Amino acid sequence: MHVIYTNEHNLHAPPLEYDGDLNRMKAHPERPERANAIADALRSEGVGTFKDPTPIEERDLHTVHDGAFVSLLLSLPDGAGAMGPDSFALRRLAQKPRGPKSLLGYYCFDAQTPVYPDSPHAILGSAATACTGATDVLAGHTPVYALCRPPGHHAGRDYYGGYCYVNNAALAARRIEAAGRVAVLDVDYHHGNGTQDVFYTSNSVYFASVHADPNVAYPFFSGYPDETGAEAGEGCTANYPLPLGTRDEEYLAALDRALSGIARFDPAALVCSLGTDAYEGDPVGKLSVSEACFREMGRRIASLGRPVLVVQEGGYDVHTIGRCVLRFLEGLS
Ligand code: OKP
Ligand code: ZN
Repeated sequence: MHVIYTNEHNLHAPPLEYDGDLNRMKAHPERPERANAIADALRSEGVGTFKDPTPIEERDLHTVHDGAFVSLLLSLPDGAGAMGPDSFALRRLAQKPRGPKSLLGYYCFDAQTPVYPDSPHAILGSAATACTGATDVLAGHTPVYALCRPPGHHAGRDYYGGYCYVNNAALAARRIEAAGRVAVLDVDYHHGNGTQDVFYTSNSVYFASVHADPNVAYPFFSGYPDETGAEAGEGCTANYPLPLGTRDEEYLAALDRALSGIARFDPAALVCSLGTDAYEGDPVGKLSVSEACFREMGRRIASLGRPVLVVQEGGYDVHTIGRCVLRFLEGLS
């Protein structure tokens, strides 16, 4: 199994997070230790052949993203330090402003996704990791594991947020689309709103997501069952929200429903957005999925019998994230 990985992600290390508590910033959960823990776990178990991604350039992001959006993200002014907006556009009212900070507020949808001077290296490295994984799947390798960091599934064509800057899984799906229909299955704890949005009107990419009920879980404004796609893509989006506290059996029942939808769509290949934040011990997620369940998820996904690219999304318990990924890849292989 190819494991695509670059340590460039270490260059992006947001120290603190604002989560609505105006009196106190907290340690940011999306930290370098996450990916380092996964890489260490795979290496120490001798799982996979590690391979560096082939570098990509800004223009390679245009298959999914708006040009002005990525150019802002990747080239904030020198010496600006950590950057985030202090004002967010409601785009039905908004004109696009000129200053970099105000422009960030045009493209960003939350307060938890800061851009640091070295973040662009990590963002491009993460996207390249997913793209190289896609190329390997096209070349006949399966499964392939893209150890991406930062994650991507909350980023849309022209917006970022949720610790995500560009959409790694969507970039990979676009690349694999050259070989035919693609399904994206998102099993991160959080709804993959960005990926859904990118493919919402497409009938060549199916999107299915199993996640915590957005009434009570981030990203709050999407991931409901009545979101089923639009125009040519009507019927090509499927959401399976779960109550907080959901355990293995109910989780797997929802996964089975998602997998039957994918089987009916009959894709040439599958991209799986894997977050381990549904794990019972995760500090961000509030579902109750066991370590063993990750192996069973991998098994059931493998039984579709399609080539699979796994793209890493969330998962915040640095002590168990490696084991959860190992179990999942075990089940898949
Ligand atoms: C990104 B991915 C915790 C607040 C959480 C943002 C969650 C982004 C998750 N202090 N808010 O889907 O794992
Ligand atoms: Zn998540």
